[in-house]
Amino acid sequence: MNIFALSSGRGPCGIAIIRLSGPDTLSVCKLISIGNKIKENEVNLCKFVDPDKGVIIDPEALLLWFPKPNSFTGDDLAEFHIHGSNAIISYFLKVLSSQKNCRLAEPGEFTKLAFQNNKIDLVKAESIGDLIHSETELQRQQAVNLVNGHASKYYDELRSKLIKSLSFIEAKIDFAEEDLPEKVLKEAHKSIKVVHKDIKKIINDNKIGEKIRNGFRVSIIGETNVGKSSLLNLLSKRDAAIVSDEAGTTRDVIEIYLNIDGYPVILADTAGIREAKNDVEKKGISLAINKYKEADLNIVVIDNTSSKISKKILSLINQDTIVLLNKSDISEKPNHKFNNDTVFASIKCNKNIDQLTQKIKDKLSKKYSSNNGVLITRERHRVKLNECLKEIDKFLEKDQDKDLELAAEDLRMATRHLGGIIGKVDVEEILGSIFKDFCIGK
Ligand SMILES: Nc1nc2c(ncn2[C@@H]2O[C@H](COP(=O)(O)OP(=O)(O)OP(=O)(O)O)[C@@H](O)[C@H]2O)c(=O)[nH]1
Ligand SMILES: [Mg+2]
Repeated sequence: MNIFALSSGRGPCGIAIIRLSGPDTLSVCKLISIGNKIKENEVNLCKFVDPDKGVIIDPEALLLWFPKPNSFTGDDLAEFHIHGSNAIISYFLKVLSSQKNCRLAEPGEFTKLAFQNNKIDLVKAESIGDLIHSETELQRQQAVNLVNGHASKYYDELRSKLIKSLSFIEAKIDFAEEDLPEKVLKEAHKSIKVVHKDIKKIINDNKIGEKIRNGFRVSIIGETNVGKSSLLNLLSKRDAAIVSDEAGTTRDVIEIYLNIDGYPVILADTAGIREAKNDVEKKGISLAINKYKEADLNIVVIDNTSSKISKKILSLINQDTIVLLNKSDISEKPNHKFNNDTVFASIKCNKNIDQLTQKIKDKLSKKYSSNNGVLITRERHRVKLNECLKEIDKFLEKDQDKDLELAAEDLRMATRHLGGIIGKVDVEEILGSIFKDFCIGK
């Protein structure tokens, strides 16, 4: 079967790119194009036609032909660079769909093929998706690192270390009569412990990789009427929340997605905190407190014109908060002082709000700076790493003199979990490693 899809965005645009991959790619290319002989791995200028009607679809277009295995999917693959009008794109796709054994690709199917043909590993396949969906600079940088195979290489190295240790242990089990020096097993143990420590370090990362991918959670919290919804609207540059001088306007949590200088942020506006007047407001306040607890960073908004701040609000201020002392347009001097980060601003007049965004960025980057090169970007990876750790723990707890076979099984499972991250699970590899490191057939 051959698959095809529009790989660029929908028209109208200057150029649209359609991809076709599968065993009949070249014959389809010959059928629908008029031009010189199609050269591989080169850009071919041609006309595209509807072979049934002899109608020209695009009079001036480009064809790129990549024979397998040196293509993105690992199968024969062609790219058609055509003029990006909706009419040309639709006609082109219709012509491809009427060719024998050609069908529209499913989402991600080209990348799936690349994985199945061993062109890329699972982490890279996932990160290609991340790269396409990256919206902020930080997300782009993270996805580029992953696409470049930084994390895959690291996971693979850890896995190789475990496999090597396992091969020594297997040798001890299978070839007990062989004179395996005690030192070798000790070294294997030491190496396993190092892997354990390295994985722990990756896991204890404050979830920064996932946060960069999904967005940092920042909540706006405070008493009623202090300007929380006004702040959400100002930062999102639209009227996402209702603003009014009536106290208790916001009841639900309103969330928006923001790009603060490269930092992906999910900003939440919440109900004002006070003695609730009814059940609905009570629920709203409880949601607000939950958002506060979940957040990576909280902005506590305080009305500088009010003389008293409630005890509840004061109790929410800590090193993970920024205090926004609002309405500086009414009273020119701050009426309250705090030990923690404070910005004296006017949301209404957009005064000193740039100081606030700078502080948000600074605090996030300080709290979530990673000193480890490898970041976990998905829960799937975290689960696998945790499972791997559990198995290594089980291995280390066993009496190696009595239960070596059972211990080896724990280690086998541990390597399998690590392999699962990049999509490698292979028993043969363990055998291969044994024969590589020992001259057993001597
Ligand atoms: N003078 C002045 N008024 C402001 C400022 N920021 C907000 N306001 C006004 O304060 C009132 C309340 O603003 P909101 O943004 O609705 O306040 P809130 O904190 O979301 O209020 P609740 O949803 O009721 O908890 C509105 O009339 C705003 O126009 C400011 O910087 N200066
Ligand atoms: Mg509000």
